Amino acid sequence: ASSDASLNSLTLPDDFVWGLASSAYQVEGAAKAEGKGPSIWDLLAHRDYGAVSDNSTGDIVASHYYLYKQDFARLAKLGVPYFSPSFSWPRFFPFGSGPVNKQGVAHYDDVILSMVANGIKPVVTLFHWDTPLALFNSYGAWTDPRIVDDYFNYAKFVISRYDKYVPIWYTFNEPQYCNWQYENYPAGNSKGNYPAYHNITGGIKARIACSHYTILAHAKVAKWYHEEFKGNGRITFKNSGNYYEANNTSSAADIDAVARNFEFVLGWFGGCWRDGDYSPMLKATLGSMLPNFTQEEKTMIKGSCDFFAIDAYTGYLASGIKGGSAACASNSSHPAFPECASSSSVAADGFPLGPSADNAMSWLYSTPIGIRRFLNTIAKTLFPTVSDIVVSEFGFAEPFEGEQTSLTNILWDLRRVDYYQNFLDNILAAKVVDGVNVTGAFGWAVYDNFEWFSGSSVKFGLQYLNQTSLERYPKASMFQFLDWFKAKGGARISKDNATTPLL
Ligand code: PNW
Repeated sequence: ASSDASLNSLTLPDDFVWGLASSAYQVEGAAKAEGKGPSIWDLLAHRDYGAVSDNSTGDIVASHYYLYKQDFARLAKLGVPYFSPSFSWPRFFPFGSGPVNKQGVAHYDDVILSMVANGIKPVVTLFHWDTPLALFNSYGAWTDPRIVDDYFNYAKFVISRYDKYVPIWYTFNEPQYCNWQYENYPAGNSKGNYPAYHNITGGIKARIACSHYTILAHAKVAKWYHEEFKGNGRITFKNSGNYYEANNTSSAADIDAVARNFEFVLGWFGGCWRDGDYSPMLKATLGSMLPNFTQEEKTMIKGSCDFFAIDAYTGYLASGIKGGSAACASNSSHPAFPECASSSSVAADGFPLGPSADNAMSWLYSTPIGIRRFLNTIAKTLFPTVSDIVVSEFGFAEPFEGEQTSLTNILWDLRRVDYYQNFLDNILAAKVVDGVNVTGAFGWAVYDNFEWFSGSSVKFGLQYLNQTSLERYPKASMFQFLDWFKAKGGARISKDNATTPLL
């Protein structure tokens, strides 16, 4: 419950966009079915035994590829008005470029039509880390300029086909992962970092190149979408970033650490569409390692996001490192990620969720007041030109589910209930009390899924997935999530909204 009783009477407008999210490799299964090509994650999960903590793969997971009709029917019954999946590039184009896979197209045709027939609006991510292996093998995927046109062709194909049903397109899930994956994977890999974009080798150069071509690919698609295709919806990418506060608010080094965290995470990508170029801080730190955009590219990039989407899960206290920015800039081990900070978790509103004891993910603490402050910081300080903000993912993992012996206990996920209650209250307060134009929020995840390096062992779902029977069971948090919107408002699902689907 909110600590401030006056928040209880706040409400959301009818057009507030909300729902649940997932991604192709994390839920679909059917990894080898119906002409799909392999992605870098198929390779990783199958080749590198031990890389995924429980040695699970995306081969089956929730079999959403086969069970989507039931999934959408259930979401419709529950009253979830928007669903945010990703589509699989190697299902459409098994080799990344070249011939289209008709079975993959027929599949996603039916996925879209089923959603629409159920009155659910699709919010589609075009790329959620499942880089076609063929492109990785042929030229290193995101580290090479050729990826821009291959991605452009894929994106054009999908958007042209489904745009009339899709109000929001995300070109990329969390391009920040260009920087966050360790280049020495798999040899001596540091688990917890995702080979999402380029995988494995290349170091600092690869990270910077990946970020560069991802920005260009996004901007090229967005420009085409508005100027040539004249799409009906809105287009942006999903940022990954968490909230930072200075550990000691009177320490200049700590304040600097906060600024650098924001700039090197959100600013790297968001700064580009805000300014049309890399920010002064990035340029000052990375110097000639940073490639230049041409004037034409700058024009294309600037303003290429229709709104700001942020996957925001948690918050931290940042402390400056000894020697400050100068020491960090010369740090050769991670020069592309010089936040110059060490961070620790914060329960800023005093909500006592311990880290490793109560939470499955070391990076994830329940810090609900953080989202209110974060939304204010994004709208008022970091990106003042942004029209509106959608929290495109937030969620909480509980570790004890796997240890629990009864289904009842698994479904009684009271930490997650608390997380969602408090997080949503703070989004509402940011919007209504603080005047931040937040227009949507999506919970991660629709059900337990393949959590990358944690495999099936970490569960973010609002529905429990029985991995043997593949049945889905709503957890307490699902009902709490739905009840919250029932009480506070927001979009409503309606079969009346279901259009007669004709592709
Ligand atoms: C998101 N962090 O990634 C991804 O989009 C999902 O695919 C993933 O399943 C989900 O979060 C849960 O992990 C993130 O360290 C991973 O702050 C890590 C962070 C944020 C987002």
